[in-house]
Amino acid sequence: MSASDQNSSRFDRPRLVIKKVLAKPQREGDGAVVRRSIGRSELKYLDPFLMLDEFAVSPPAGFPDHPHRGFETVTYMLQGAFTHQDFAGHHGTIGTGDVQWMTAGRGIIHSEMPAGEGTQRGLQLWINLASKDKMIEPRYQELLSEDIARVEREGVEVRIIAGEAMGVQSPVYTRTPTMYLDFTLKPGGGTQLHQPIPESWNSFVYIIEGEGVFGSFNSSPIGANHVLVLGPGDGLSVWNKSTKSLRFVLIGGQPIGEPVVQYGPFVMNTQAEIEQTIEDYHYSKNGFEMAKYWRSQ
Ligand code: FJE
Ligand code: FE
Repeated sequence: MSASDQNSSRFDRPRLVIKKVLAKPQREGDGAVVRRSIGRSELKYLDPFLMLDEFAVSPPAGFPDHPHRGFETVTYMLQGAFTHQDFAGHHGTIGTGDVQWMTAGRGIIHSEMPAGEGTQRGLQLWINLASKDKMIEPRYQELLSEDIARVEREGVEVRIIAGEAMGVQSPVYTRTPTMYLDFTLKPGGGTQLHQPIPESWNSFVYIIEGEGVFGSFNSSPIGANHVLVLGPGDGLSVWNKSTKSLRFVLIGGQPIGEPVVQYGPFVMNTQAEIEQTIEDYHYSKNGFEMAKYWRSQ
């Protein structure tokens, strides 16, 4: 490989970082702390992504009984375990490296609470649904850590939660077409990565640990807890020039291109649909039937 190959992107139109925001800790739920990247005021919506929180929660804090309608939540554990219970009797615990991909559709009420002592850490992503899918039946896809494909090549390790990387495809069904990749780039020797991203998709990076050079070889390194919005192009190049390993998630999705009206955990297209949702929730109807007497244990 020539020096110029090493120093430049492999793409005709490499995606560059067009916005960088630090996700500072804030309180959410019941005493929980989250670093919100997408969904904060500087970055309200990156179609189809509504929110990305990195959460760090120790008991008794957590996210007690609350509803959702109109989108999907994807919970990816980084360290520790979380238990969820919903009003339809669904119950489970996910541990380090596991993923719960929940399609709320017309309605879910659930609790999400830490399952162990000490700090339980993870990421929760909210993906919008197109109007035609907002009122579908709720469903879950659960992926255990051991079932998530992991590929390692030339100092780069990737866990493929959704979409495709290094020739391997995730089994997760994404109603809104989505890629969700967890990369670790080893230190020393200038490890590099060149990941294609569909041209029409929006995409971003959230840095979990270490620091990396994103988009173009000569740009400044960026460190943990930053969210990087990527501009248009056909792929992302990343270099780890540091002495520590670099871990980040790369998330991309096909924009829905519809109006978004959000009221907390309800995400619809119009104000009238939000008012209908508040009524449905209040009177336990149109998907919230099971809410009437349910409380988490
Ligand atoms: C929510 C406040 C909330 N980020 N990260 C308001 F905290 C929540 C909520 C979460 C959440 C849950 C987990 Cl497990 C991880 C999160 C926010 O539950 F839905 C609203 N509306
Ligand atoms: Fe929730």
